[in-house]
Amino acid sequence: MEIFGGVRRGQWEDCQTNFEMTSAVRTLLVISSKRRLFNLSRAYPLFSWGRNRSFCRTSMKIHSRPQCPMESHFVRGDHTLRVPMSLFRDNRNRLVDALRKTPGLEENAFVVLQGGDEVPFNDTDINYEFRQESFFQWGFGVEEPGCYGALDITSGKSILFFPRLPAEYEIWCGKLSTLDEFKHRYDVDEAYYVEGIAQVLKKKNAQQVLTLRGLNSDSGLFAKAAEFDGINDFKVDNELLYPVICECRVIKSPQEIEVLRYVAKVSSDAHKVVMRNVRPGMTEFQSESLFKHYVYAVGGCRHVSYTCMCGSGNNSSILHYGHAGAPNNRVIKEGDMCLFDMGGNYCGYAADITCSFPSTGKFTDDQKLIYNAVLSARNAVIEAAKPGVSWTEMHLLANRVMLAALRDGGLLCGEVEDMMNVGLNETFQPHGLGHLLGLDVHDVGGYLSGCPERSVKPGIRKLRTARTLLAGMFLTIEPGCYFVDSLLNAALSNPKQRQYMVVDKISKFRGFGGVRIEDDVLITDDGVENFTQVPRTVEEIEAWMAPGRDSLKLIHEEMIPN
Ligand SMILES: [Mn+2]
Repeated sequence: MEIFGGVRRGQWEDCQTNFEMTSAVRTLLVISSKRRLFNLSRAYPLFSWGRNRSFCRTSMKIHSRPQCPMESHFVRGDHTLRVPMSLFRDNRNRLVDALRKTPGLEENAFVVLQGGDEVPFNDTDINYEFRQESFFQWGFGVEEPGCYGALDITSGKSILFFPRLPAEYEIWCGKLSTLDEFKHRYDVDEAYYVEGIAQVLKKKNAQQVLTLRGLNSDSGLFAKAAEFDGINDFKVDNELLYPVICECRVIKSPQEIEVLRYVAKVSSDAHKVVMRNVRPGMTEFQSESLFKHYVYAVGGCRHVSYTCMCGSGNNSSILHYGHAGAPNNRVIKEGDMCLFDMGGNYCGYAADITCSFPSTGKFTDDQKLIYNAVLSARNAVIEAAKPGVSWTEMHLLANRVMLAALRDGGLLCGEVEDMMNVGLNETFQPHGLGHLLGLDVHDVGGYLSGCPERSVKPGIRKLRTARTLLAGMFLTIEPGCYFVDSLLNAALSNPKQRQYMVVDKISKFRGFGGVRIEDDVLITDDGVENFTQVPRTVEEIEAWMAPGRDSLKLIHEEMIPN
């Protein structure tokens, strides 16, 4: 009942409980054994099913649970995770509980959330691929655009409002769902058309209407408060809801954790496929393409959570490489470090994983030095992070450990604390240690009122949160070390910083690029659980990348049909 809300015990008994390998997985096997579309088993070694125990395990785990065709759920084929709609019901219940305790709440209060709308591509009749607005997704899990959701704080009942579509819709987009079908599909108490919102709320004697307005501390943009015809007939409050719903989103429920675990696992496996296939001569975007193919074909992730960053060589020092002006289009060379930051998105929930590795699959001594400096920072944080610990302290810990390793490697000299005091940590890691992760890749709740404010101090001003960790938070841990000419030049021209830099040694690393190691972790009662499962030590990476190095063709050669 906890897992599949909406399904009663009796209904469970008819359900199939023993799944071996589903038809969808078998189909992929067939594709991989023939050379129809392209030879998956040769082009993507992880598709060799005999060796791919990790994916089979994921698959078995999902299907060892009973499944019932009558339950409401989100799924993308039998081989992907089934997300019960009770996840969203539970989120709504958590919100109702929190709001009932919030000062300022009046009698007969209703929450009204407005879902996302289609966004047209300029003046054309084509839309950007739709992704649901995150607060609405969190509360209702609705896939369609143009909807509203309401929540009766007194009774806890939920209502969805769908746009009334013209009959012609069926010709272009398929059968229209009835309100009753929507109601069951999304497991809500009532469903109506959008034009009826004010009327329905009035009938229910709604007095106070809570809408969502608040500043996103990462983007500087505001959440869009719901607007509908007749809203002015109610007492509208657009301030009370935002901090409460954000705090609910910060702490992940057991069901949300399972979705995050799934999308992190699928994204980890996709990174592993990419690592095995990367070699000099390949173009960066081919890694992006491979990643997206894997997370979609195997994981059912139609979207990635952010633009894929596949920097090689010096591009690996560009923090948000991969944007329109630099679209992962460099040919990877021998001796390059690769820094690939990519994460799938499933049922709205995000992964955000970075792997750094040498293009040849073998680290040079310089690459090992920088990589191990970052790895030691990451390991220190994984050891130390737990409830009650300040995220700012974790950031500074990572910086200290990394600067010490760079000093031991001969790039810096002097006392680490002195380097920290003059802000040299920001020269090598110009970003924060990590961020909250959930439906949004930079998830909400980093700087809510009542939490520590953003610092203006060099070294910690880039942090996306300064909060004290709580059990149930989900964050990235992503220390990095980069050789950015403009930052090195600035440090070298500042005598306070220059005194700790070994100029000759550092100049050899210009053009090296950077290293980042990014994991997605859950804060547990006594530490962290790392959901990212990729090779991390130098030895693990070299062992993982070694098989088939010499015989593998480049993807664009492999895929040309006969
Ligand atoms: Mn990140």
